[in-house]
Amino acid sequence: MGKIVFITGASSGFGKAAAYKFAASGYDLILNARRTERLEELAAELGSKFNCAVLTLPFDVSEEKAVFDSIASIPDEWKAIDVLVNNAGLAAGRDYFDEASLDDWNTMIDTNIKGVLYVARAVTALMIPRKSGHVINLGSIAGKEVYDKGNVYCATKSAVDAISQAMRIDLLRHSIKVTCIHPGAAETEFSMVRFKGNEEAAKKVYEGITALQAEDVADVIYYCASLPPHVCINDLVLTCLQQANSFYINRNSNP
Ligand code: NDP
Ligand code: 8X3
Repeated sequence: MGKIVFITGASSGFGKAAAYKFAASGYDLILNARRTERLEELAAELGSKFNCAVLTLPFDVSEEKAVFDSIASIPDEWKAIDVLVNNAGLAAGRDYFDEASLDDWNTMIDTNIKGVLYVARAVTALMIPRKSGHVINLGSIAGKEVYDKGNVYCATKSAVDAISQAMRIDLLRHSIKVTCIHPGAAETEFSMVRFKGNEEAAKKVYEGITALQAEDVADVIYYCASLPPHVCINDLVLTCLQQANSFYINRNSNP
C-alpha cells in the first residue's frame, strides 16, 4: 500500500477532482460520499487509469454512528491514512434569515459542522498513534465574510474555520497537520444543490465570470498535501481573478 488519502464528498466537485489528482500522483484512495454508484464508477476508472488501490466507503457524514462504524470497519492495511480531505458539505437554500427553511438549516449544520467533526475525530484517532497525518478541511470564503441570505451556510463555514484552528492547537502535540482551505465561487454541483435543481438560479452564480473549477481547488489541496513534513499551510483563501471576497465580484471583464 502506498500513501493513503481519505476523501469525503468524492462523488462530485472538489472531492472527485481531488481523487483524480491524488490518484495521478501515486496515492491509494479511500472514497466517501452517499451516492454509492458514482463512487463505484470513479473507483473503477481511477483503478484502471492510475493503477491505484481504491476503497469505497459510502456513508452520510452527518450520521454519527455510520461515520464511526464505517471508519472502524476499514481493513487494517488501509488504516495508515496520510491525508484526510474533509470536504463533504453543502449549502441548502439562499433565503432571508426570517424566511429560511429550518430543515435546510439543520441539514447544513449536521453536514458541514457535525459531519466535519465526526470524520475528523474518527480519522485522527488512526493518525495519532502514528504521530503523523494531515487533515485538510474545506471551509469557504462564506466563513470569512457573511453575505446576505447566507446566514446558516456562512455560520457553518465560519465554524469549520474555528474548528480547524482548534484542531491545529489541540493536535499539535501529536504532530498532525491541519489546513483549512477557503475557496470562493467554484463551478461544481454546489449551486444546483443549493438551489435545489433550479438550473437558472445555479447558472446565475457564475454569470460573467470565469469561476474556479473543481480541478483548480484540487490542485491547491494537493499542493498543501505535498509540502515537506515540517511545512504546513494553515489557512488558505483562493478565489478566481474576478472575485475579491464574498462581496466584490467583477462580472464586467471576463478575461
Ligand atoms: P458538490 O455539490 O459538487 O460536491 C459535494 C460533495 O459532498 C458530493 O460528493 C456529495 O456527495 C458530498 N456530500 C454532501 N452531503 C454529504 C453527506 N451528508 N455525506 C457524505 N457526503 C456528502 O460541491 P463542491 O465540490 O463545490 O463542494 C465541496 C465542499 O466545498 C463543500 O464543503 C462546500 O461547502 C465547499 N465549498 C464549495 C464552494 C463552491 O463554490 N463550489 C466554495 C467554497 C467551499 P453525495 O451527494 O453523493 O453524498
Ligand atoms: C461557496 C462559495 O460564495 O457561494 O462556499 O459562499 S459562496
